[in-house]
Amino acid sequence: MASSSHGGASLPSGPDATNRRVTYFYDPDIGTYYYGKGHPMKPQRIRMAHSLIVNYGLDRRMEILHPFPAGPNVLKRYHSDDYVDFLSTITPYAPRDNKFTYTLRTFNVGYKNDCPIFHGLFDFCKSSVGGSIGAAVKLNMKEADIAVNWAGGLHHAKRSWASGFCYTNDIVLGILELLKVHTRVLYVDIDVHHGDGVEEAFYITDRVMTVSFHKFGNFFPGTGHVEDIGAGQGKYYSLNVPLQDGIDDESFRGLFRPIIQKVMEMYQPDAVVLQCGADSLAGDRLGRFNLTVKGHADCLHFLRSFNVPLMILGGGGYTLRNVPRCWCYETAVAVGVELDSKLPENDYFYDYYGPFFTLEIEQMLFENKNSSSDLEKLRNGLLEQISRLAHAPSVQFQTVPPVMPVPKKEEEDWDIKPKIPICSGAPYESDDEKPQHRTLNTDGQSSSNVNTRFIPGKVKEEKTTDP
Ligand code: V1D
Ligand code: CA
Repeated sequence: MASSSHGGASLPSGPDATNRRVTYFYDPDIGTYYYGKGHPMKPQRIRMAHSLIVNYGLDRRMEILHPFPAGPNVLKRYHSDDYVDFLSTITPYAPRDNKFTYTLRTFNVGYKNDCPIFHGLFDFCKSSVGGSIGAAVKLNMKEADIAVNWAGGLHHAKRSWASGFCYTNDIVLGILELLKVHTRVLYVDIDVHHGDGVEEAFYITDRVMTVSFHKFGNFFPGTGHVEDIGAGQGKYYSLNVPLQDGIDDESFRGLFRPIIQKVMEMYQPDAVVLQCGADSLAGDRLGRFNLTVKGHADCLHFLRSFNVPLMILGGGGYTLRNVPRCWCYETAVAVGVELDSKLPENDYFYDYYGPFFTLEIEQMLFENKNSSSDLEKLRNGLLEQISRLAHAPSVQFQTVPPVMPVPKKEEEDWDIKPKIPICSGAPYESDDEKPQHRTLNTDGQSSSNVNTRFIPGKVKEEKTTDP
C-alpha cells in the first residue's frame, strides 16, 4: 500500500519506474462494428488506438491476447436471462411488429435510439465482456500486474436495460470475476458521464467501492449526485464527484489525487479497475471537460503507482482523432515508457492526425466553470465522507471459487468446459456443473460446502448449502 508521507503514492517495493507485467486484450474484428449513420459511438476508435500502439512498438512490451468471447451463460452472471436471450437473437432485420416493438421498449433497445440494433451486436458484447473477464482472470492468476481492454468500460448497461450506447456491463462482470480472489475492489471512473451501471450493481456492498468523476446537471444520465453515497452495508462506499463544464488538468488533478490517495489509504483495495472514458478530453463531441491527454493519463499514472493489480478499461470518447492518442498514451503509461510526441506512421496517419501529427491534443479556450472555492468545498466534503469509511472492511466468509484460466483455443467458450486439462490444476467452472468451491473462514480454515456468493442487484449475500 501507498505511504501517505509524501502526499503521493510511494511504493513499498520500489520506485514507480518498476516494470509491470501488462496483458492487453484486442479483438481484430472490434473496429468493424458500426452503430449506424450519425451515431457518435464508433468502435473503429479501438482499432485506431491499436494501430498507434503497434506502430509505437508497445506491442513488444506487453502480452497481447485475443479476448475469449463471453457466452450467454457468462453474461447471465449479471444480466437477466430474458435480456441476454433477447440480445442473443435480435437482428436489424427482425420484423417490426407490435410484439417486437414492445420487447425493444422493455429493454431500451431500438431504431434511432442511443442503443440501436446493429449487425453483430451480440458478438460485439461478447468480445467486450470477454476482454474484461479475461483481464480479471489474468490478474486473479497473478499472471499480469496490469490488464488492458479498450473495448470495455461500458458503464451504463443495467441488469435488464441497455443505456447510453452500452448493452452489457463488462465492468460489473469483470469485477465479479475479480471478487472470486480479491476481498475489496476499487472502481474509478473518469468518463465525463456518471458510471451509473457499476454504481447501481454494487450500491449495497462494501466489497466494491465506486468513485465516479463526471459532469453533473442537465447531462446524461442525470445520476451521480454528491449525496448518493451507497446504502446498507455499502453506505459510504459509493463516491460521486459532480463537476461543471470546462474542468482543466490542474483542477482535475487537485481533486483526483487527494481523493484517490485517501480512498487507497482507508479502503485498501486489493484490486483496482479504472474506466478511462476519453470523452472527458478537451474537444470531445459529447463531453464538455477540458483535459489534455497528459491530464487524463495522470489518473492512471497515480493509480499505477500504488502497485495494486490494475484493470484498465475504455468507455466513451467521441472525437475520433483524440481517443486513439489518449488510449495509446495510456497504454505506454501502463508499460512504463515515455512516447515520442511525434506520431509514427500508422493506418490512419493522414486522414486523422494532421496537420501536426503529434500525440498532444488541443486544449480549448473555454471557461472552467468549476471555481476554486467550489472545488475546495467539494474536495473537503468528499475527504470527510471518505474518513467515515471503516478501515479496510473484511469479508467474514470468503468463498474462493476455482480461478478460471483464460481459454486458449478458438473453439472453447467461457461457457464450455474445455477438453484439455487446466493449467492451474483447478477444475474449470462451467455454468452447468457445480464448481468445487474452497471456502475460507476468517481463521483461514477451509470448509467445503458453504457457498457464500455476492449477487449484485439482488441481495447482498446469498448463503446456500450444497446438497
Ligand atoms: F448525439 C447522438 C446522436 C445519435 C444518437 C445518440 C446521440 C446522443 C448524444 N448524447 N445520445 C446522448 C446521450 N443520450 C441522451 C438521451 C436523451 N434521453 C432520453 C437519453 O442524452 C447518451 C450519452 C451516452 C454516453 C455514453 C458514455 O460516454 O458514457 C459511454 N461510456 O462507455 C461507453 C459509452
Ligand atoms: Ca465518470
